[in-house]
Amino acid sequence: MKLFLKLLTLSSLNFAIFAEIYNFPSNFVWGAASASYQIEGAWNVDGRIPSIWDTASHKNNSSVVDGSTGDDAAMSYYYYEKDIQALKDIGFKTYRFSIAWPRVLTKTNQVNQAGIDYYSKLIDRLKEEEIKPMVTMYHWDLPQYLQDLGGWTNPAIVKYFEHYADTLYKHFGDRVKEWITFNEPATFCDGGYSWGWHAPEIRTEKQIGGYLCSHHILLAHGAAYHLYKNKYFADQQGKVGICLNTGYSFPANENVTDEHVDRAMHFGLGRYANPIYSVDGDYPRVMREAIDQKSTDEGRRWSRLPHFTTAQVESLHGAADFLALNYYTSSLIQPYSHLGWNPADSDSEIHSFHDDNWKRSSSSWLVSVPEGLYHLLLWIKDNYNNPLVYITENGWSDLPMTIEDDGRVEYLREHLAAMSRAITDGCRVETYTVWSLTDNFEWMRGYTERFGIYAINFTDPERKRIPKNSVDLMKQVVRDNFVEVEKD
Ligand code: PNW
Repeated sequence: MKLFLKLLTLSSLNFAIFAEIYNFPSNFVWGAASASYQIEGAWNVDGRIPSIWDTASHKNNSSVVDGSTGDDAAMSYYYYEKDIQALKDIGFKTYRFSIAWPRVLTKTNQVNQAGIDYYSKLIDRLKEEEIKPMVTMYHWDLPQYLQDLGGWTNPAIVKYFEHYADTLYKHFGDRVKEWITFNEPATFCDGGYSWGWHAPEIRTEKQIGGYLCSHHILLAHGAAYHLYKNKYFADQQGKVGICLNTGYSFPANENVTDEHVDRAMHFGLGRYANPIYSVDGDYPRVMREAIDQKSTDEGRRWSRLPHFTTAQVESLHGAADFLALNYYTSSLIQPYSHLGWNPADSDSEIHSFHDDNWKRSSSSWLVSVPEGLYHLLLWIKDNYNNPLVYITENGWSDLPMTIEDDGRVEYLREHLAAMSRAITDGCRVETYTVWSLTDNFEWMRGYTERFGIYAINFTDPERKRIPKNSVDLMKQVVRDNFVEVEKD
């Protein structure tokens, strides 16, 4: 026992000597994030109608690797008190969750009172515990009947979304002051409508579906933003933003120029951010010109990248009070021309890949590149006139029931340090919500990859939330408002 204590003091002494400390502003807000389909379960309860993820996960030979579904998931529809307790135990002051469109509106666009009641209760309880609700309106669970009309490729969806947003402002806007219209269109537009990796699993030639989707997402975001400003802001005084995800693009070698880096960033982040946050508005010029030209070369009389009208450009321009940013990972990039590849394969003509030295998680796409977060935040500051940024997702995956989640602890320490450095260098980051509060349904990876800072055993009927080591880290960070990173 004594020896053990001694070792402990020794090692904490070492730590004090060989650790660097990164501070955060005193008003910085810490929290955790989740999404309705990934945690709620109760998929056919109290009038909830089917979503595209019910369809994708229920079909024979579904693409979900372990054949699982979100039918029950973390059962947060029943156990939301456990989520609130988990947030409280850490001292988190904000909770980013999403509202399920299929729970609050019926097929005929009537309000489903039971759905409203559920979120109302959740919001009230959070507020009682002094945890700010930050609500994502759309985290991928589109009502299936809307997909049957073409989903995000049908221009009519813009009006449907506006009506849905109106319903949310009306019922919850007295208590919710931070609204995120969409989560990661870069993931679900091309994933869902270009490559078929995500629900509704549609594949289209040359990203035609994905470009239509992102176009309508932007218009729907603009409609929801202006609806809030015109109809609700005077009373409710909240903020509306959109959640975008990207990594940073690092030059793979000395032949890759800054121009290549910018091109990669504009085709990735700029496709969504430029129309809203840039100085000029509209799609990034490099993207506009490249895709118009390619479309002509392909013999089309229209561009695969739709055009905004002048009025639409103006209405989208500046249509956000903050940028919600999800950051997980980054890439090395190299132009196709250096590789002698066929430019027809991708509109950006930029190849991206991982450095073999980057630490790998349990998800094939996720490697640890904390420097990427730092550079990304500075790129955003320089290109979009230093917007207010909330980091709304950042996290690490491991295997089920990894309670000693040292990989996650290290990842979080290094990313929080990178965020602190960016703030020191002038970036306006004011909130951080870790992905994710609990283990949950990780889309096509089912329950095989785990992102929670609380573990869940999905065969436990009680779905106990079991703190991993990263919970201790977050407690310390919330308490002290600094993070320590070991130096080697
Ligand atoms: C995000 N990528 O998705 C989502 O917002 C969450 O719902 C999800 O659980 C979480 O990150 C972890 O995957 C992403 O390939 C999916 O770069 C894929 C990528 C990034 C984010």
